[in-house]
Amino acid sequence: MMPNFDEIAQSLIDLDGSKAEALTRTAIEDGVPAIEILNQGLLPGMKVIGDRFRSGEFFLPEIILAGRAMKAAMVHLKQAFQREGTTTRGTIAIGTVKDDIHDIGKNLVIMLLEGNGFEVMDLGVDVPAEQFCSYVRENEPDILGLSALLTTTVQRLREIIDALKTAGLREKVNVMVGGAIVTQSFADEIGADGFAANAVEAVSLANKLIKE
Ligand code: HCB
Repeated sequence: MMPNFDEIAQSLIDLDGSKAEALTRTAIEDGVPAIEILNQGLLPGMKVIGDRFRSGEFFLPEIILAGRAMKAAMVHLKQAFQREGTTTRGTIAIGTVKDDIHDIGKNLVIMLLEGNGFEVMDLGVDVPAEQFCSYVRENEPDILGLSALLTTTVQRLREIIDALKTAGLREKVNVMVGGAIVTQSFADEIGADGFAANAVEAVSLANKLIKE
């Protein structure tokens, strides 16, 4: 059956978590690739929610409900991405920076990386620079992924890279940055090894960094 991506997007816009969850589950059961459900249904829905918040049509309670609805749907995507995953291509630790609790994007990046064969350690949200450094020191992941979504927290990306340098760890790990407001030019400016605008790009970037 032809999946109705607009209906999936609309369920998020309607803040209807159980509908978003049910439509996503049905689409997966019907054999629709998880990546299509994400890119053509869920993410366009999240974009509308962000636009409505910016324009003052939605307030915080709506965003919280939208986040919950998205997470409910993501449970099914996660299982599908994991089924599609096979070998271990490399290790990645990823977290959202201190004072920032946005994790939907980070969790999507994790799902796709896992689905593409990477072993991922989720360091969570609101993670201080010292914690990123000590994880790198003790576990030596191939890549450290950092996520920041707020104008007030994006500078933490620079602070973490500087903290890695101070700790003598910068040469030991590739740093990948992302999050709604991060740009390639900002990533270059702070000396990150790469920037990914979305989860699909994060997978390509991780593959590239591992090869290098
Ligand atoms: Co939040 N919030 N929020 N929020 N929020 C944003 C981010 C704004 C842009 C909304 C707006 O004003 N239009 C805005 C930030 C403005 C700014 O600073 N420039 C904002 C604000 C202001 C706030 C609060 C300050 C609101 C308040 O309290 N007044 C507050 C801050 C809390 C805090 O962190 N300390 C807040 C809170 C919330 C929640 C809790 C209600 C909820 C988060 C729920 C959760 O994550 N568990 C929330 C949400 C849901 C959003 C929006 C609507 C969606 C974010 C999202 O999940 N996008 C967002 C508006 C928007 O961006 N459309 C709004 C979808 C994901 C898939 O995109 O960009 O996160 P993504 O991730 C992509 C991509 O960036 C990349 O891949 C991902 C997957 O494709 N990527 C990486 C991400 N991380 C990566 C790391 C890598 O290494 C590589 C690639």
